[in-house]
Amino acid sequence: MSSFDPTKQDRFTFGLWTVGNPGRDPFGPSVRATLDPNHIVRKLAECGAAGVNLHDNDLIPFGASAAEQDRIVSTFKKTLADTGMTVPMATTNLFSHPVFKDGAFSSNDPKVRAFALQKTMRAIDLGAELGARRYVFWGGREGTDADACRDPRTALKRTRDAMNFLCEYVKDNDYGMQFALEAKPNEPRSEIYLPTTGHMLHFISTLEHEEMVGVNPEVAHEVMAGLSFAHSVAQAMECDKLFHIDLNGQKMGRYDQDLRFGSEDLKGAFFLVRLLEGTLGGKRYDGPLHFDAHAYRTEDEEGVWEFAKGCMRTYKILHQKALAFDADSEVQAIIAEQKDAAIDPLLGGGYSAATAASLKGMEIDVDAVAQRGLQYERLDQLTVEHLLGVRG
Ligand code: GLT
Ligand code: MN
Ligand code: MN
Repeated sequence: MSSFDPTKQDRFTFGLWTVGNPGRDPFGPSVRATLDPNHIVRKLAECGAAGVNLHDNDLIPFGASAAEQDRIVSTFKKTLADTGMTVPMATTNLFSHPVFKDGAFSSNDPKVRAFALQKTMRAIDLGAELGARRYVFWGGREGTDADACRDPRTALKRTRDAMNFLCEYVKDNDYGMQFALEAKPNEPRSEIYLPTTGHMLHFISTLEHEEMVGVNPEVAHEVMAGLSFAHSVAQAMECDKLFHIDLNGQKMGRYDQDLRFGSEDLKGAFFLVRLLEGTLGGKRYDGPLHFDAHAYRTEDEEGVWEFAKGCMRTYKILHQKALAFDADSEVQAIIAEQKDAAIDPLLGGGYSAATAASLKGMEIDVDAVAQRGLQYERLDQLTVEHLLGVRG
């Protein structure tokens, strides 16, 4: 067994909807059979994953009776127990049914908003029953095609009201869950409200129970917005708001591709793993590592499990590369923090009138500082050589 084979300690998870994706797209129907959730759990366990995540309707068909739900849930729980798999995260499908065609929490129709709350409370109950500690909100239809349809401030207020209500619901039921909000700039709507992780972070600061709410950034969604995923994740980590993460691959300027992790922008994936694993210092992310991706439409079921193994293997390989990179003395020498005994005490220690006076009066040879080369060409070449396997 190579050291890149995943184990449960690696905390890798997949959604039922990810490996279960049958390859349907706007231009053609399914190319693979729909997989039974119990089969998915058994196969993921064999592949080395630790857990599986789900929307309410990935497991329970829309409109199922209470008796049918009980039967499905008890079989599923048995499969989880037999395989040692967990359900670390659950979520609600608030985007497939036509009732959500103009959004769920932000809809102009109070009946839709009420139904969205009802469906989410029931799905939270299901998540709690399966042991989920994190609950994701992806507002896929919370946006516009015809922008005249509502004041965007009203959409934000309605979304805030829903989040505040659902936080209270979780507290009232002692579920001990955290919420993780997932941003996306567009698709399936022309515009989606709260389009990036940065927007989400500010929105969270306006909630009544902001301590319960963090973000679930997804590689593809930040790249679609033209942003550095690692920088978005870093901002979330720096304020202790990275509650979950959706790993995948994406080319910029395309539809939401949800490709196998690391299949695009290897350097970006490398810097992400380096950040999450804390190989450059600082706190590590210790939550679930969820792959929100799916196999190419060209694949049969065997290709799906190859895809799943590929996501996990690439993460582990990049982790090893990041350890080697940060242990490389040439890299360390280039990025070593510069020390200046005269200046350091004046920086980062906050304001005082004396500090302000010292800084204002300080003689700094700006030309000498400006002329110094920073060796970042060498640093980036070292990054490339580590990734290409000729160093480390
Ligand atoms: C949907 C979406 C994902 C979200 C899932 C959670 S569903 O597949 O494309 O990015 O994370 O609702
Ligand atoms: Mn996602
Ligand atoms: Mn996506």
